[in-house]
Amino acid sequence: MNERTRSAAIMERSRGIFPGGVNSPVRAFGGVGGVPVVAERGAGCRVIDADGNEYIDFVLSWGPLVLGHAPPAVLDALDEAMRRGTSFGMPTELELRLGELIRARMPHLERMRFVSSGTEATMSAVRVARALTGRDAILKFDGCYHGHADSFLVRAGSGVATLGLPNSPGVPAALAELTLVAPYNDVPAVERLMAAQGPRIAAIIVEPVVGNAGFIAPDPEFLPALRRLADASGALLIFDEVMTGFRIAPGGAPERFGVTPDLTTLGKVIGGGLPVAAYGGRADLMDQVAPTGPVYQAGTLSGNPLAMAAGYATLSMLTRDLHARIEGRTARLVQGLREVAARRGVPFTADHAGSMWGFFFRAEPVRNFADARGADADLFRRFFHEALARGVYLAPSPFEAAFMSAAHGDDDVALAIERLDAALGAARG
Ligand code: KE4
Repeated sequence: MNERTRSAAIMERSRGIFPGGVNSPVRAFGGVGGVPVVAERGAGCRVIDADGNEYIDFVLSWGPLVLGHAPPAVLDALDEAMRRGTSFGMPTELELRLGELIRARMPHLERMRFVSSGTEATMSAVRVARALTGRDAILKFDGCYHGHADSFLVRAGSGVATLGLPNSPGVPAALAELTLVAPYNDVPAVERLMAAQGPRIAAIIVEPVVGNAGFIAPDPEFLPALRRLADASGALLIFDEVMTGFRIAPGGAPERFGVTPDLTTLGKVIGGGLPVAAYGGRADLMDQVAPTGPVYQAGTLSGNPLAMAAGYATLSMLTRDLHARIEGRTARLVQGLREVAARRGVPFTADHAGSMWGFFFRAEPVRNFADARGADADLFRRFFHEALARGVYLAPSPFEAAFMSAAHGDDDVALAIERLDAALGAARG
């Protein structure tokens, strides 16, 4: 590996113009220290940095790149679309095609609206819920991250947790008080909270599989309980599938867990690496959104033709068979890492759902954010850098998930396990 001198020089200049030198905090290596890796280009399952170092990439732009970097099908679709213009601010057939493809796979999205970021999707879904119920409070879960809209920056995961920011200044107390928080997987806690506060709660919003506190899977009874409790109180149930969408199952959380929300948010994969997100669900709810209803939401670049083309090409390639193949390789990687840790006597727990996976340096399974915070963060930091030095790019935070793509072949998985085995040996000292 080359010294990351160009990355360091670029970051030095970037810190003079962007807060922390980055345009999103999680990229700044705040959770692991050291100089962030500056990407120069990506190819398949690999990303190459400004100093020519190549890494097997398990971050994949935090989830969108389910086909890997620069897949030919997406490049061809973009090339064709951009020659007809990059944006119109007018309806196009491209957005219709992507919408119909998404609905064909997730029929619970009877109506939907494209936006340009997951934050826009979740904030809009909550606005619909507040408008339809006439209630103001929402319930989220400790360590879950739903983007940076004011209402969500209360005990949030991802970068908020990585940087140890308890909440966020700038969010009015009057608004933060409307965000109630319960531990993930704690049905009795949710039952108590809904019994006491249910009549004021517009929505329960949840990551059906958590990817922003590290990877945390739901207990079998958790999501059905949220459905039951939402119905009993008149609150809406929102599945934030920005990260899990088209990763945990071809039909999303309803296919994997048999629970159907009232509203769903999507992002990441549906844009294939371009800025696309969406919110949608029951027609009676979404028909309240302007211009058919009074709930206002808008966006200059919503449904952008390039983004629609990239998303359509991505989802078209992501057949059920390909989804199963990527899931199979994810399972092999996770099992390989469990065996490495067991052989080295390292307390370790790892899991996956479809092509989304994660691990903690902790013997017992992680069921909530408190468990995640109890894992060995120092060992994670050392492991992250030893992996980086051996050409494996993991998320630079213990409070993130990892991903797999169609471009990760069996040889790449075997090589990654080999490199991560050596990294763990070095990190243990
Ligand atoms: P964006 O606004 O970043 O597009 O999406 C927000 C969001 C909403 N919901 C879930 C479940 C999410 O995971 C996200 C964004 N995820 C983070 C990674 N943990 C994005 C990476 C970043 O913040 O740079």
